[in-house]
Amino acid sequence: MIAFITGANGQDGSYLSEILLDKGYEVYGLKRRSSTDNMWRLLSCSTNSKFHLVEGDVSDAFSMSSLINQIKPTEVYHLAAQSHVATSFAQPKHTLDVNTLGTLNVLEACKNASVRPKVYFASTSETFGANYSYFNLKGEICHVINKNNEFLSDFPMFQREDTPLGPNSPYAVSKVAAADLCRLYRQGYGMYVACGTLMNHESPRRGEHFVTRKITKWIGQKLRNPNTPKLELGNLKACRDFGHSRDYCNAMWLILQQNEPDDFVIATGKAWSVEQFLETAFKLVDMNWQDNVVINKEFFRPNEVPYLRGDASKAKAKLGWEPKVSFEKLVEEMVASDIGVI
Ligand code: NAP
Ligand code: G4F
Repeated sequence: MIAFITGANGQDGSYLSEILLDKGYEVYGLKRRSSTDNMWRLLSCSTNSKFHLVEGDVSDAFSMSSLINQIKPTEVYHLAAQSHVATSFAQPKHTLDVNTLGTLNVLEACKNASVRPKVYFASTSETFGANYSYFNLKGEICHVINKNNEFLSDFPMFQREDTPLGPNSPYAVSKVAAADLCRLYRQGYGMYVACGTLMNHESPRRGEHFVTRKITKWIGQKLRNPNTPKLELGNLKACRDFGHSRDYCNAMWLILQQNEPDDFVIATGKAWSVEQFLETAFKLVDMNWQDNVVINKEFFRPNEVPYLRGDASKAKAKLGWEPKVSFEKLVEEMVASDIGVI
C-alpha cells in the first residue's frame, strides 16, 4: 500500500495523509517549491517514518512521470489544484494549466507506469454551476439547466451524479475538462480512475481566503484585538452544502477501494447560506455579525453558483459512507481553533 498524494500540504491532502498513515500506508506527499514554509498542516505527519515529502509540480510533466516511476504507488490521490474560484477569474490560464493540464500529466504518468496505480481525481460540485435536479409532485426526477444562474426554490433542489453540468467559472471549466480526461483514460485505456464530486468541505485547516475560514479567522483576530477593522465579505445569500474535510477524505479512500472505478457525489444533503454560517459562528462568541460585517463588491464574482446541495445516496449505498460531523460542530471546531481554544 503505497500512496502518492498531490497537494499533500493543502487542507484535504493533510487529512488524507493522516488517514492513510493510520491505515499503514507508505505515503509520499507532493509539495511544490515555495520560498516560505507552508507545511503547518503536515506537522503530525512529518514525524512519521512512513511519510515522505517529495518536491514537484503537477504542471511539469517530467516531474510527474519521474516521481511516479520512482515511487511506484499503488494509489494516486490527485488533489493538487488552483482551488480558489474567485482567483480563477483573475488567473484563468494558470487555473487551466494546473487543474486541467496538470491532471493530464498525472494521468499520462500513471498510464506509462510499469504497474498502473489506481487514481482518484478531486472533482467538484462547482461543475454543476446553477443546474439542479428535483423530484416533481409525481415523484419523477427532473433536471433544470438554468441559463440565468437563478436559484429556483419551488422544489427542494439538489445535485447528484446525473445532474447536468453547467460550469460557470474558469475553475469549474478546468475541473470539468480534467474529469472528462479521467473518464477518457478509464474508458480508452482501461485504467482505474475514479472521480469524487465533492461539495464544499471545511475545517480549521481551510485556506484563509475561503469564506468560512475568513469568517472564523476574523473572529479570532477581533477577540485578540478589538480594533480589528470590520470583516469585508461579498454575496451572503449564496448557499453551500458544508461538510468536514476529514469526513470527505475518508470518502476518497473508500472510493478507491471499490472493485471497479466509479464516480460519486459526496455531500451532507443540507444547504446553508453564507449568512447562516455568519450567524452560527458569531453566536458562539456572543457577537452580532450585523455590527461587524460590511459588504464589499470586490468579493462578488462575475458569475456566481447560487445554491449547492448534494445528494450522496449513491455513496451511502455503494461505499457505506455518511458524514459524521454536523454543520454546527464544524462551525464550533473552526471558531474554537481560530480563537485558540483547541
Ligand atoms: P487547497 O487547500 O487549496 O490545496 C491545494 C493543494 O494543491 C495545495 O497543497 C497547493 O500547494 C497544491 N498545488 C497547487 N498548485 C500546484 C501545482 N502546480 N503543483 C503541485 N501542487 C500544487 O485545496 P483543498 O481544499 O485541500 O482541495 C483539494 C482538492 O479538492 C482540490 O483539487 C480542490 O479543487 C478540490 N475540491 C475541494 C473542495 C473543498 O471544498 N475543499 C471541494 C471540491 C473539490 P500550495 O500550498 O503550494 O498552494
Ligand atoms: O468559500 P468560497 O470561496 O468557496 P467556493 O467558491 O464555493 O469554492 C469552494 O468549494 C468548491 C466546491 O463547491 C471547491 F471546488 C473549490 O475548490 C472551493 O473549495 O465561496 C463560497 C461562497 C461563494 O458563493 C462566494 O461568492 O461564499 C461567497 N462569498 C461571500 N463573500 C465569499 C466571500 N467567498 C470568499 N472566498 N470570500 C468572501 O469574502
